[in-house]
Amino acid sequence: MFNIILFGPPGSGKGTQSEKLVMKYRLKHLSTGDILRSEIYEQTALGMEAKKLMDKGFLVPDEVVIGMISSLLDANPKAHGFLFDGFPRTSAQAEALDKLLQLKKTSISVMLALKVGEEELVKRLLKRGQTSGRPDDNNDSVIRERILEYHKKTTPVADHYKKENKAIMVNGEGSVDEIFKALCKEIESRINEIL
Ligand code: B4P
Repeated sequence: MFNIILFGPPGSGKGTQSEKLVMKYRLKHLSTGDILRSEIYEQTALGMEAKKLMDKGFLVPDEVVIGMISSLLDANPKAHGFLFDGFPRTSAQAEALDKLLQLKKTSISVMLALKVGEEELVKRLLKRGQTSGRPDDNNDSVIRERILEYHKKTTPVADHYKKENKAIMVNGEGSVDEIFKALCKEIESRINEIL
């Protein structure tokens, strides 16, 4: 199995690049942000609780997202690889993911981290907010809160995979196609090492 984590701050292009990567490498796309937004859309109890936090730019509790990922791993026994988009976002989530994958006799193959400057992130998210209807993209201070959460809670996740020599930094500024090519180059050098 080839399992990728696409990592980076809010607005770095995780969702955008994931769509292209899962098509090219036929991976199962697991985006915790998309799953939470679909729970909100369906107005489930989990969705309503998550919405209160997401609208303020805060992370949803670890046990909620770990539970969601665990069910989705079980629901896709035939997948030949997963692309984790927006997960793990805390050290506890990273440790839980390692254990879940170990149970399936697999592991993370590579973590690709998109690097984008803060002002570019804010600009992209405010622009998306004009059309997406996402409350967390509409307001400059909520966007900055999301970036702060990322620095406080999510950056340690990169260290977790750096220790295992699995983290690769990729420039996330430039055209979508240029960034996609850079990601594919890194994936292909790793796939060749693993296969
Ligand atoms: P997510 O849904 O994961 O997404 P995101 O942070 O908004 O960013 P993403 O990186 O995917 O967006 P993209 O750049 O593609 O999270 C939303 C919220 O859900 C979190 O704040 C949190 O509350 C909650 N959550 C999710 N997962 C969680 C977890 N594991 N634990 C706890 N809470 C969790 O897109 C941004 C914009 O940039 C788009 O408009 C795109 O078109 C544009 N763009 C992309 N690439 C570009 C480029 N190269 N140049 C210019 N613009 C570009």
